Amino acid sequence: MKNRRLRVALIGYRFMGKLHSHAYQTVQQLMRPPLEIEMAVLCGRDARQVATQAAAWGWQETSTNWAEVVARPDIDAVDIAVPGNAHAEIATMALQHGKHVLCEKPLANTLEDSVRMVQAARQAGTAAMVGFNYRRAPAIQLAHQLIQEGRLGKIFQVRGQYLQDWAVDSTVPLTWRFQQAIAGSGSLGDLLTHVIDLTHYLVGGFTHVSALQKTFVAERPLPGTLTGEGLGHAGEGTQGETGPVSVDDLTAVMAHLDGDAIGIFEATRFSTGYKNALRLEIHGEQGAIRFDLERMNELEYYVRDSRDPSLEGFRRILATHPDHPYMQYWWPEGHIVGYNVTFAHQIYDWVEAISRQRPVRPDFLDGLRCQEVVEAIVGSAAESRTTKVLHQTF
Ligand code: SOE
Repeated sequence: MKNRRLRVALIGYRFMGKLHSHAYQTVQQLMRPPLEIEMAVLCGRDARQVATQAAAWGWQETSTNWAEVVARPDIDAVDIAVPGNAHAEIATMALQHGKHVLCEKPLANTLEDSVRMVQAARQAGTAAMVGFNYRRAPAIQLAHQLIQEGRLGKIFQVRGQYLQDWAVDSTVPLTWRFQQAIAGSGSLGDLLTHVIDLTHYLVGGFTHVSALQKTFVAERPLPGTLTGEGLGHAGEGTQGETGPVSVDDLTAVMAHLDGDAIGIFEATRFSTGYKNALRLEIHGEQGAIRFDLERMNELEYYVRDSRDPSLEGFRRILATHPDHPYMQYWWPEGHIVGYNVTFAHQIYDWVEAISRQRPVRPDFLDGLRCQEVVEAIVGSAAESRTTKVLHQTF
């Protein structure tokens, strides 16, 4: 980090690579970060595509060799936006070279890899963050404030869902998202981990889980190309043959949470009608909150008021007031923001932590805590029994 500049290398250029690239531009242009961000290197396997995207998104250089990139002395920070099977190797090597690291969620596909990554982050002492971007939606930050202020009182229940429907079509090809060796799991790792992380952030840890998992479509056509985003979009033609799906299409969980609360959770890509509905409801003795990502500027807040129960009801707060978290960077009140800003906020906070040499959350240990819950869920579903969540100690 020379002259208050942060030279970043981004590994991966598809859906998440595009979002992260957009976020670097946004942070630099609109948020006045404490370090000047230089979009130094974009790295990926396909030289031609990396070059095209780097030119479009404003990266200075390209590379097809991540190991070389993370070892370069002129690179300060490494951003990992590739599927989970590659996270541990890239992140640990980047940390060994003293880089700051931002790693997409879930932290890794296995507990062992997650532990390795936490250890490497501790040894490096740099800012190692995991990309649970929804923590940084303004309405979620507002929910966090309300809960911290004790406004919900003792919390009884958390209801969390992450519902999509793009995989219902059985002709959607067998992209990496359906392959356990690459993605680690399906709706569990891709979607439910966001809900688990938000529960950790807003309410607390998981102690026991009772889960079931289901794969509705067992075979899918093999993809014709390696391009596309894995979500069954254009560019993902098929070859005619099929292959086995090795991940869950739905995961449902009942959980005991810290503080005597109960959680009920589900994630699936088969909820016809829902496109990207991360819905969270938290009920306490004094009140409740409701959040729905498809209406992400709103937080619904219910106050139990025994003085006048006839006027009780959820109120809809538009989380766009300049006093609401992050809103000072955006538009006049009521001029709503979108999915992409959660990534900009995440990058801003990472850069700020690097600049001020402060800890950043969610860090790799938060990523590991999430993975511990994932492990317990998989074990519970496989054995059809309630399973204790085991915590790693260091
Ligand atoms: C999958 O459909 C996906 O893109 C996830 O991978 C992201 O983490 C989530 O934010 C949106 O949905």
